[in-house]
Amino acid sequence: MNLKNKLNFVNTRIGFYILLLALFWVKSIFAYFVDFQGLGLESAFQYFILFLNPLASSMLLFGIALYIRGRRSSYITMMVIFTLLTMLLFSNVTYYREFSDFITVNTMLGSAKVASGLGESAVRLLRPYDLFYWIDIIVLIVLLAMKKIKMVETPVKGRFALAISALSVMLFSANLSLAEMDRPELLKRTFSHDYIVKYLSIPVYTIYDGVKTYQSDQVRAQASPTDLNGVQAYINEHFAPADQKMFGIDKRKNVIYIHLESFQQFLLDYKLKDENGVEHVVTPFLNSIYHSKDTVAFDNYFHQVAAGKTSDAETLYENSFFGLAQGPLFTQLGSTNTFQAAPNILQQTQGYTSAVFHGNSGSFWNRNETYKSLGYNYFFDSSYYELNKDNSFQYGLHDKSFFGQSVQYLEHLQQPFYAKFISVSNHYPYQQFTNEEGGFPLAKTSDETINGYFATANYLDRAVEEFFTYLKDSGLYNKSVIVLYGDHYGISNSRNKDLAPLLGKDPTTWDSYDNAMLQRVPYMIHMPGYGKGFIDHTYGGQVDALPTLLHLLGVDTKKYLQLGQDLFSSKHQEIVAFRNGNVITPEFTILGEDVYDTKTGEKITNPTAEQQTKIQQARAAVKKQLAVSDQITNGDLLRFYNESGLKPIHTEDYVYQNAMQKMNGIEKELGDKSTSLFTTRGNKTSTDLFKTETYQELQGNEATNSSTVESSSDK
Ligand code: GP9
Ligand code: MN
Repeated sequence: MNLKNKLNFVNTRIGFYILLLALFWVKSIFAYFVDFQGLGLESAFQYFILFLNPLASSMLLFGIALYIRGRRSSYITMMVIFTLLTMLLFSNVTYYREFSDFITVNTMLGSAKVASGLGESAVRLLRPYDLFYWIDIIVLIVLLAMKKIKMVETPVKGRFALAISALSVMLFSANLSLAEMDRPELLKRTFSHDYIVKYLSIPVYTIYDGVKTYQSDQVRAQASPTDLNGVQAYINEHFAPADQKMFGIDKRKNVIYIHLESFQQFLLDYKLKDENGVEHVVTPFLNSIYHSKDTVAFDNYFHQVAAGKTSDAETLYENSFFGLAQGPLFTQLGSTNTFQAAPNILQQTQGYTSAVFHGNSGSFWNRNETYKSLGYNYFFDSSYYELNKDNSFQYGLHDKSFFGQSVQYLEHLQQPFYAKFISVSNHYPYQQFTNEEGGFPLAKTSDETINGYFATANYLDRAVEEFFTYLKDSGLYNKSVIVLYGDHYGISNSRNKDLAPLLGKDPTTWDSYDNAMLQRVPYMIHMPGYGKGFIDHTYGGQVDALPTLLHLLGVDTKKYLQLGQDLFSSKHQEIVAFRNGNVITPEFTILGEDVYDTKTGEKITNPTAEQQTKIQQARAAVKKQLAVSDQITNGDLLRFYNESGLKPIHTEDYVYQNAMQKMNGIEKELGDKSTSLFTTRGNKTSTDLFKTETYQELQGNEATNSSTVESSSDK
């Protein structure tokens, strides 16, 4: 085809439409690979979906212009849509360069906030090659003006326009099904903006985000300050005052949260038999913490998360209310709602500095935004760590490197600090990594996922041990209370029958009761020097953690809107809610219509009148707790609540870039008064105290073996 023929083709409306489609496709693909390098493509299938997705959405949008019969108006509409989509793409490109995230509709609406977030000059975010995103529009306008491309009179037939729209819808449905095949529940769980873009394109992400924003704005708009009355009445009545023996025993101690990814209670004290019948203790170090005299551990403690998984656990620990019934609170409300969360309470009442450490991309679960609303001063996401293909996987940096690389930041935090370390290696698909880190036997079931679970848990155990050794050697240990928790199940209910034999259970009689029992996760409060530790059999859940911790730190929780109850309180009621409304008490396990005896696992088919009353009461208590939680979160009621005395958070004041510079600045400014570990060690780093093969290899240090042996033998 010579140039003239080509131009002839473009000189039809449909030809011009295809040209715009092709141009937008090229720009999108260019952006995916050049600017959004963080999209993390993992398979040929994902590449395929990525190449497909810009077509599906833009075909439909450009197609609108095909219905317009008028010559100029049809062409102008096409060009306007093309320009708008380019603007959308390009603003995401520049935004991504600064925030490693995509723009939300809320951000667009509050553009003043964006401008302040972008700092003094957005110009520095521009690159010379950005011209590429715009040059085609300029060329097209010139060609149209010079009539090199003709705006033709002949409209596209209505039927044909309709056919194109139908084809676009089909293509989009195909795109969506392929995406859901690769990442089930993509739209329901909205893991991160990266995922939606990677699977469905920027325009679809924006539309999706817009719909979600609209929906939550509706509920929010209908809420009013009077809704607080019912909430406060519930909280007053349900409030469990602290046990005076425990109140304030950890006052002004650092809080170190260690998030044990996908870690279930049954792993503690578990021994895995290998093929020769030799038993291997899975988590020797965590077991030693579990049984330590300095630890109070809870063994009837349940996770209460739903679709938001890790982020729902975080919601519970930081706020003492639940995640949402549908979808993750972090992504849906995290950027916009008002919170009165732990970092904020501790900062404003006790002068704590707060930080999260996590070796995954900051936008996962919308953490980079939500942490601001929670009041976290610092967020060390993957951009603060060195990741390579040997020390990381799809969920980020492996735990040993993670802890090892974290201490260079930790040592600069002002004390007391409230710091959360989110591990990831013990995450589905539980794959053994390098030889040096692996080495633990695999279980021998027909399910690969179960088989690897023990080995990755063992790796996590060794990583936590290395971190503890560092804490001891650096002196932080004695100034801290260390809280270790499992966020949720690691082996899903659908796999539990295969797990049953490893737990000494019969898979043929395995039922919903057994599944419910496996939702226990560790909750261990390790208080160096405490000496009176024990394993507490109280029934409780993640919603109870925050009041428990705050009371240990000597913070009165009466005036905060928290839905849990201090686990040490004599008023603590042992009624545990699952997010779906199911209930566990020491007596009854209530799963939908079915009720089981919690002690024996027997199904209760003919409850006595007395049992019936108790069951009804427990059901009602859980229903009420969840309903109040939904009222607070969906109605964004904390924005009306000022009786806590907390000053509201301005999220635009929180910037997570250049943390090191900020921390150094604070150390300098405070001089002798600085309480960071770095300052108290006489401006000497403590990073050399962290002993691990992986980290020192990373540092190019060969002499590692002896120190590793030393650090693990002193336990
Ligand atoms: C991701 C990690 C895992 O950053 O926290 O989240 P999960 O899939 O367990 O919810
Ligand atoms: Mn998790």
